[in-house]
Amino acid sequence: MIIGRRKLIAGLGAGIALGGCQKILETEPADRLASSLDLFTRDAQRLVTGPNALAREYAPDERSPDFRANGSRTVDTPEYRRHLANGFADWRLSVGGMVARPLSLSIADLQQMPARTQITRHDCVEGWSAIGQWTGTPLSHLLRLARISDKARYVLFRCADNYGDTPYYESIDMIEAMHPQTIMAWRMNGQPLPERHGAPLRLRVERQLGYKHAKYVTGIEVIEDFRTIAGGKGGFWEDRAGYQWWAGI
Ligand SMILES: Nc1nc2c(c(=O)[nH]1)N[C@H]1C(S)=C(S)[C@@H](COP(=O)(O)O)O[C@H]1N2
Ligand SMILES: [Mo]
Repeated sequence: MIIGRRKLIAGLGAGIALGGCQKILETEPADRLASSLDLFTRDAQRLVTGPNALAREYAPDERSPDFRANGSRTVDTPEYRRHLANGFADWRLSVGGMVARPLSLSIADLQQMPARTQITRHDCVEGWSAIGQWTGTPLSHLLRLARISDKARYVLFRCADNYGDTPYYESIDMIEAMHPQTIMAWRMNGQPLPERHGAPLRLRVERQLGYKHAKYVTGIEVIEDFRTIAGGKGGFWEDRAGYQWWAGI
């Protein structure tokens, strides 16, 4: 390809936006415009790269000596402090929502399941990147175990940390959720996941920007629509700062 993927997608997006803008503005409330363009960008990107394309993986010696921690680096609720002090021995992850078999799993349960290890680059919108190694349970495995409904469209991640008094959360669609590099990670660079990087469990969704990679995950919820949840935009920064829900790299 002669032009970069980003440029091509931006070009496709701009073309449609110009052609379809008037109609969208007449028929859709302003806050739905952003999400229609988000979904258009997503579909255009998947047309170019394919829904199963893998994010680049790196060699062990390419790992960043200092992987920056961003956003919450600690969780100051009494419940989290207790779990941390206790080595997360009685901590549980819940998997629920539109599933036939809700799950409640300990870290030991997760560690007995099939695992995947990958060395990938994390890209934050604030303009920094870092390469790290992650080991965890494929999200697809958990979703199959829980037997998700045919109507399920998104997977929502609830986190233990609050920003002010708003809990952090994120959501991804089923194609990202079932992708082989989408894992619930409990190890980083060969060590148990450190507190500042989301202990005991965080999402790695390698084809998406940093803010989608929810840390301190305590609940996974399978849903049909995120517009009725929290601020309605599908994620903490989407609600708070207008970050795009589609954060494909
Ligand atoms: N629960 C939670 N998850 C979060 C955040 C946060 O503040 N809270 N920050 C996000 C952002 S913007 C980035 S770049 C990454 C940072 O992950 P790191 O601290 O492991 O580098 O976590 C993401 N996930
Ligand atoms: Mo970020």
